[in-house]
Amino acid sequence: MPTFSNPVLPGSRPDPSICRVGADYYLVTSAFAYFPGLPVHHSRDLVDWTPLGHVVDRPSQVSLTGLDVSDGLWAATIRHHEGTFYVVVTLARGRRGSTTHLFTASDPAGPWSDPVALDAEGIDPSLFFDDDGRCWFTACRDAAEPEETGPGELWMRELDLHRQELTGPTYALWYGAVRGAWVEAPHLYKRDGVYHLIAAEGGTEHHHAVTAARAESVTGPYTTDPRSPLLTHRHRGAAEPVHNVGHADLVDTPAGETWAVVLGTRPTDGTHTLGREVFLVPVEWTDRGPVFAPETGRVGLSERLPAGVAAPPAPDGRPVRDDFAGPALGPEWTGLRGPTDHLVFPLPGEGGLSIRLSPEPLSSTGTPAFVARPQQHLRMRAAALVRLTAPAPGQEAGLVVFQNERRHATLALTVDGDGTRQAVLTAVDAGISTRLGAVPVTGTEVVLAVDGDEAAYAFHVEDGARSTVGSIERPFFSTERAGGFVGVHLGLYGTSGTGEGEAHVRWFEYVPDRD
Ligand code: 6LW
Repeated sequence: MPTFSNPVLPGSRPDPSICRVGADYYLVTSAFAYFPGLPVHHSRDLVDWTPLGHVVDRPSQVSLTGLDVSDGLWAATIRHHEGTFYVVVTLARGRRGSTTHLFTASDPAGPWSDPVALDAEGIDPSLFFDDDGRCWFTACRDAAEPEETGPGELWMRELDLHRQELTGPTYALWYGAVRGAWVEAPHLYKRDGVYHLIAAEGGTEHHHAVTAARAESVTGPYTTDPRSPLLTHRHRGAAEPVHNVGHADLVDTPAGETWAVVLGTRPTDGTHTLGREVFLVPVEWTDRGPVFAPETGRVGLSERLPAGVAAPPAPDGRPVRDDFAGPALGPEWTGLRGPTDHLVFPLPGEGGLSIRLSPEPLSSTGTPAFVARPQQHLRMRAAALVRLTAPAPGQEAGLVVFQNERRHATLALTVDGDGTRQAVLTAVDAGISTRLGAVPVTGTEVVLAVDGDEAAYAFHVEDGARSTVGSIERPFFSTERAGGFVGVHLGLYGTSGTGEGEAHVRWFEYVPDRD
């Protein structure tokens, strides 16, 4: 039986939401405080996804400055109705609360509109268009009477599409299959006259699950689907390759099948570093409701192909080298909290990438001179050929393994007052920097490299010969240790106390599935 490999979108791309228009599927995932925000991917077969653009690509749309990397844009839903694409999303601001925003576009590649703030409490907003064209907004908020209902409440109001505001009464829909189990991520679907409310329960980690309720009328009353959870890996042992599955969104294919995108993780010895990734699972509708993974009951690393989809070519595992030849960075690169194209940009003519050294450290909640891409394979190598253009004390530039602003590691070129040049490995933990090693460098242009695997990230310098600078155990970068919602990003950065100086990166290479 022809199969495809899961995850279909590897690396930190959580909270997937999907819609189809004709032969085209569009997927949106959370990017938190990374900018541009809310990446949109496109596919024709559900298996092979390419970046299409971002919902948030202008700082005037959303301000992410001051936010931790795991705050920002959370758990969007994408829908299409009568020629317009809609995205609703939470802007989470730590303890300062969250707000809900609606974006629209006629082309999902963009441009997307400025956001419209919706008067909606809570997180994980979603939209459902009923047969009569009415649009129903759902989300998850703290329940008014948690001692009776459990803490989480899924609620609904009508969205007036013309005025772009919520209208009419608020309906409390459901408190989850198990009260107190943090019901969230609601999405509504209608099948054979019945409304199915699909939700997540158990939190986004080990106990994560897909649960469901159903109703005869869109506003309820909803009754728990007694088969809940419909999908979970919470009962599976440590040997299970995929964990934490949940946060499902469903889509029908032109061939008449239904598939779900869910988030899941691939842990090693109980911790994961690649973040929450997008997995694709078949769904079968029965008169009892949707059955997830009907043949296997689980989300596998390999699944049967959707009907009518040709077998995708096997991943070639070849290194991807970016020479930064285009006028702008490719869509896989991202910065933090705002545009970085004035700080990190390809050099036309000369080639390579210029990094304008910035006083903003990686540990700040601003926009450092930093660009990165999600780490997508546990065993991988990232390397870059880097030079400080006019080295001076206080300057540093190089590679970064970034989990969050309080936890990351850098392998940087530096220069001392006496002109001694070194490559220095530094780990930042809870905001405290520790120098883990240094090797002298003689060449002006040096390869800085990191090899990651199950056990560690090992940092090397190639300066004529290859020398090892040091290594950091992999779980240091895991979400379990770091907290928050993101996986590791691999990137390039440059800082200097004065904000003066420049680094040049001739190329950046990512080698997947290194032996
Ligand atoms: C998101 C919630 C969740 O809002 O994690 O896995 C939160 N589920 O639905 C942040 O991604």
